[in-house]
Amino acid sequence: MSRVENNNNIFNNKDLNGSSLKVSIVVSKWNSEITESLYKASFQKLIDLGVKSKNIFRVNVSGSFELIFGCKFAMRDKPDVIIAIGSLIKGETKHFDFISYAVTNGIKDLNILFEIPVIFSVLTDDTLEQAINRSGGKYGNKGEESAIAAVEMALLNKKKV
Ligand code: DLZ
Repeated sequence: MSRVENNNNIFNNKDLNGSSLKVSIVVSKWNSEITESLYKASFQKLIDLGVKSKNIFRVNVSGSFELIFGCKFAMRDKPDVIIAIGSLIKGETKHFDFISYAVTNGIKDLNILFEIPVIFSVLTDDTLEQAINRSGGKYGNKGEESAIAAVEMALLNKKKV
């Protein structure tokens, strides 16, 4: 099983320079306590990596399912990379499984079909506590990792890595 603490070296970001990049962040409003935390961490890490705040754009969507269209919409502005932020928390119905599968596949499809990388910053947790732990709690903040991956993929696409 993949564990956050085993993957810290993947997100070694000391050589990344995002100063030339334009980034869109698409944020789902469901479980907003979690998605706002992810957004803030992503935004701050992008700034730390040199992205200018005037080049970071936010799009809000209702729920994680809408992230797919939200990302397509964000592409109209021609960003170098898009970060899709959502939080799915398992409930008593099968919604969780259907939406998780649809969103994962939808974002995968965007990455296949379009030339703008889309970073998957969607937490899929069994409980709110697990989601908190991954959005600024004891397992760090997935939003930061997503920002690093975003700068890395945008620079790769510009062939600067
Ligand atoms: C319907 C629903 C449910 C049950 N749970 C979540 C969730 O945990 N996280 C999330 O982002 N969205 C959830 N949604 C809403 C769907 O993503 C979507 O917004 C609605 O089905 C409308 O298309």
